[in-house]
Amino acid sequence: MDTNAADAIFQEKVSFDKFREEILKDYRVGCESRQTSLLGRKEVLTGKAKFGIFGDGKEVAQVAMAKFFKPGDFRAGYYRDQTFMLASGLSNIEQFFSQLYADPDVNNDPFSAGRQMNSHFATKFVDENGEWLDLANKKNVSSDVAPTAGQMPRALGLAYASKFFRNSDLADEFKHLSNNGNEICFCTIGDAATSEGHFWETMNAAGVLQVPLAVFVWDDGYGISVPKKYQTIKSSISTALNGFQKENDTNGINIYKLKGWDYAGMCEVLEHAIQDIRDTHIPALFHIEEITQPQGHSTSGSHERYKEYERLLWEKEWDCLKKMKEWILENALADEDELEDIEINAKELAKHSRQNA
Ligand SMILES: Cc1ncc(C[n+]2csc(CCOP(=O)(O)OP(=O)(O)O)c2C)c(N)n1
Ligand SMILES: [Mg+2]
Repeated sequence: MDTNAADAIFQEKVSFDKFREEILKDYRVGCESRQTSLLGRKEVLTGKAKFGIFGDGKEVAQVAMAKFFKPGDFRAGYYRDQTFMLASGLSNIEQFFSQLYADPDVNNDPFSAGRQMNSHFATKFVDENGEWLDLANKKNVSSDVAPTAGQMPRALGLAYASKFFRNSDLADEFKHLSNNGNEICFCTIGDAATSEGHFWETMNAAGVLQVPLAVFVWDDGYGISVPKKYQTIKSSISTALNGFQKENDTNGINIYKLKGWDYAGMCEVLEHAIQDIRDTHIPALFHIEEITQPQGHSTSGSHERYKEYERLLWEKEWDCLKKMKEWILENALADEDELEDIEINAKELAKHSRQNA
């Protein structure tokens, strides 16, 4: 074999190993997040924290989303995004539990020093003296708010700022805030909250203004106990938004429908779609369907009381981590033993982090 051919085989092996590693890392983060949710609910129901709301069922969609969230980008989201925070390196599990326990030390709960409801995240924008940090080189999270859809107008504002910064005469002066408008605001919202005025006003304004906004709808089919047939016209927010679709000679938004258990499918579409938003400032809506909530809405209720037996069975079968595991095995990216090790370690890490918190 000549050296060039050997080199090519070596390069191919390196890129395959990297690809495999990346996937197993995503699976690991998903498992760690799930264990955090399972333990978190127990902590509340045994009286160690007042209230808990978790991101179980949304893990795979969020590890996929986090892959394309770059320094300089912003998130304006809601309380389901713990996996995104873990995958982006913006939270660890110990900090998550510290917030659940309302720890008032900002070194333990860096999001709110015990003042916000759990799963309400934030990163610092200014230093002790009120001076802007170098936001263009940091991953940024605007503080989550309790009123559902309250994140929407802010998401629009953050995306609109990037439009101003792009090609502005002041770009040099503000290069700590924007990389010439190349950043994106990633916005998340639940299916039920898309019924609110803030959602519709934001989508309309984004489509008119053409701003770099990526809206992810985590569609788990419910707003607490209310199924979407009572909440969303035609039971589908992407269908409802059909008229917003951008055409060649119009403004508007791009609309994508994805499945929350389909790791490969989401990564493939998001890679191009997110780059497109960065380059063109055409906003997009990602309707992530077939998402589950294995533990129901929050620690205040039991979903077994209002979900049909068939729905509960379906949620077990279509659990995103189960589907991701099947996909890894089918594609021979790892064997059962290796995945089991990841699962056991995830459980240990969650327990250890809870204990430390
Ligand atoms: C303005 C407002 N109305 C009602 C509530 C109470 N509330 C909290 S979460 C929720 C349901 C949200 O469902 P969805 O948007 O589908 O998100 P999910 O929890 O299913 O991810 C409601 C009604 C609230 N927080 N804010
Ligand atoms: Mg919902």
